[in-house]
Formats: sequence, C-alpha cells, structure tokens
Amino acid sequence: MRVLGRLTVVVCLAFLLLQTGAVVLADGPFELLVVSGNNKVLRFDPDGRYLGVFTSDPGLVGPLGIAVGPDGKVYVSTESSGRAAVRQYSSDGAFEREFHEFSLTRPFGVAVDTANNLYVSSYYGDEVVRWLSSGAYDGTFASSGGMDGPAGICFDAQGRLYVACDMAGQDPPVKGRVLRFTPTGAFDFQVVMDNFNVYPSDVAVGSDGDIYVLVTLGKPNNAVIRYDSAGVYKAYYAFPAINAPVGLALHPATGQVYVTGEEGVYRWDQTVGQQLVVGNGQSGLGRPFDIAFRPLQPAAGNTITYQGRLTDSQGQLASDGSYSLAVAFFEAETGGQPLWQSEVVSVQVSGGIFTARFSKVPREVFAARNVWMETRVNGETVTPRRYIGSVPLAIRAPGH
Ligand SMILES: [Ca+2]
Repeated sequence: MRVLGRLTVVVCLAFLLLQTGAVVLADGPFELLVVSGNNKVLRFDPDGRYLGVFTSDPGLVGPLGIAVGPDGKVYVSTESSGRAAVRQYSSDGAFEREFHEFSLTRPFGVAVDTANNLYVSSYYGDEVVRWLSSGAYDGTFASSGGMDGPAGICFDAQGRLYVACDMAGQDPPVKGRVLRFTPTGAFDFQVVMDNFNVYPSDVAVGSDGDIYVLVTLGKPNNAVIRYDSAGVYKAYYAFPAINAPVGLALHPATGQVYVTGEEGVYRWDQTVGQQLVVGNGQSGLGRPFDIAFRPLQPAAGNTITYQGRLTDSQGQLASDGSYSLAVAFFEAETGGQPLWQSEVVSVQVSGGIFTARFSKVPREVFAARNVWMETRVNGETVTPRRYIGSVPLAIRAPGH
C-alpha cells in the first residue's frame, strides 16, 4: 500500500483481458503489408484476413512502393505534389525518418540489401539511387544497361539487384525488360520481354533463383511471367481480373505469386488460377499499390485492456477523477527487471472503476512461464504484485 495524497489506495483487478491480433496460419508465419492509395499501409494474413493498420502516418501522402529490411524496418516510397521521398518505419509502424532528394521522381520501387542500405528507383530519372545504412545519400547506384522507366526493384540471394523497366520512353520503341546489376552496381544481365507493349512494372526473385516479372498488357491480359535464372521462359500466371497491376510479391514459404491492381490483391493458385485475396474497398483498402511479405508480427496487435477498481485501504472507492496509471510485468513476485513496462496513461475513474488500454505489448511478456503485474497509480507503486499466471488469450486474475 502507498499513500496517495490523503488516501491509501489499493488496486483491485476486476479482470484483465488480453486481445491478440495473432492468427494461426496453415501456410507459415508471414503477413502481407499492402500499400493503400488512401495513405495507409495495411496488414493482412496471406489469406486476406485483416490484421490491422500498419501505419496511417499523416506524413505518408501518395504512397507507392514498399520494402522490408533485414532488420525489420519498413520503407515506403511516396510522391505528392512532385515531391518524392521514402519514409522509414519501425517494425511496429512508428515513423522514424524520411529520405528525400530533389532528383528523385516517381519512386515506384524500393529495396533493401543485407547491409540495410536503401535503394529506390527513379522512374523519370532512369536510375536507381542509394542511401547507405548510415543515412547518408550515396547518389546513383545503377543507371547503365539502357535503363529506361525503372519501376519495381528487388534483390536476389546473391545480392544482385533486378530492375523492372518498361522502356516506354524509347522512340522507336524497344521491348520492356528486367535489368540485373552486381552488388557493385555493374550491369551484368537482362531478360527482354518477347513482345512490344509488354510493360514490366515489378519484379521478384524466388528462392530457386527464378525471375518473376509483373507485366502490363492491358486488361484482361495482365500477367506474371516466370523465367529461370538464365532468362529462359518457364511459366505464365494470368490475372485477367486486374487492371493496371503494380505490385508483386512471392510468399516466402510457398512461393505463391501475389499481385495488386485496381481491383485489389490477387494471388495465383495452382488449382483455380487467379484468386482474390483482398478486394479493393475491403477492410479499408483503397487502391493497393506495392506489397511485401514479412514475418507475422503478433506483438504489433497485442493490446491489453485493463479494467480495475481503485479503493482505499478501508475499501472505500477512490473519488472520481483523472489518475495516471502504468503497468509493468515481471517474472518474479519481488525484485528483478521488468519484462516490459507500459507508458503512463491517464485514466478516468468513475465510481472507483477505470479502463486502461496498453497496445503493442511484446509477445515475450506472454511467453514467460509466470508473470506478475505491478501497477503504478499517480506515480506510486501499488503492492503486492498481482500474479497473472502464464497468460493465455484471456485470463481472470486471482483475488477479486
Ligand atoms: Ca515491389
């Protein structure tokens, strides 16, 4: 017990409910980040179940491309009113910094190498530029090989950069192609489309080294064309339902092809062919652009709703009003470092009852064998810690 002003107050846990955004997946623990034209990035599981908003950062205006770095940082390219940039987010969607250069135009493609350097295509600049992991702008990384109209970009396992080029600025016209560059930026290989008017807009490389090219031919002929690592044609995945396809990603475990167009997010299924994953307009999705897979982030959706009652030592309800409240979780009843502690939130107490919500509680808290929760009210620690057990999806605390 601690004295709070003139009152001695204890917290009684009415109940503690853990809500989780984690979904058990049959096909592996991955989630899909989808750039939404309404200035958001949304999270979905690979079957299209909505997992929440990754970011609706007000600085995200005109989002285009997306990439996830090996350190879990997420990069989203944008262009608004002629100003192009890339915005960096933590894995839980908090904005961290912006990369901007005046020369950047229509930055459709974003990729990150294994050293966390950032690469961005500049569609009208006919180049791929780079920012080093230090944040320093490194200028042009690749522009040779006749690069024209670079859009989507990606790396393969050998650290080689692939650039989907629509070559639309050429007169007389030339065929669209994917250019490949060595880790030092030297042009070393290309895959040229078989026909004119086949415009590559994005590229992905499978774990087997196969090259997948998303091409625009006009609805209903839009498709992904698969080549082996030597550029030999291998397969054709037709997406007749979509117009203006822009984003391509391969499921990291199954290799399934995912694309976006005006109508939503689609994937190619061995049995049924094109298959709708998320329709445009569903779950707040507005005109999907680029997409990227990343490991499922259960923690990002974990929210604790803490409803409790404040009383004094005689059991009298605390007076109505605003109180500050914070919680910390420990593996022991006394001592030790907290597994996690919340920020301080303000709660309204009415009739002794309050509700506090803490979001983004890391999953490690709930992986611990035994967990005690400590509550601080108006800066004072309320003792003893409450045992809340090893936490399943919903728990009821002992005591009250
Ligand atoms: Ca892409």
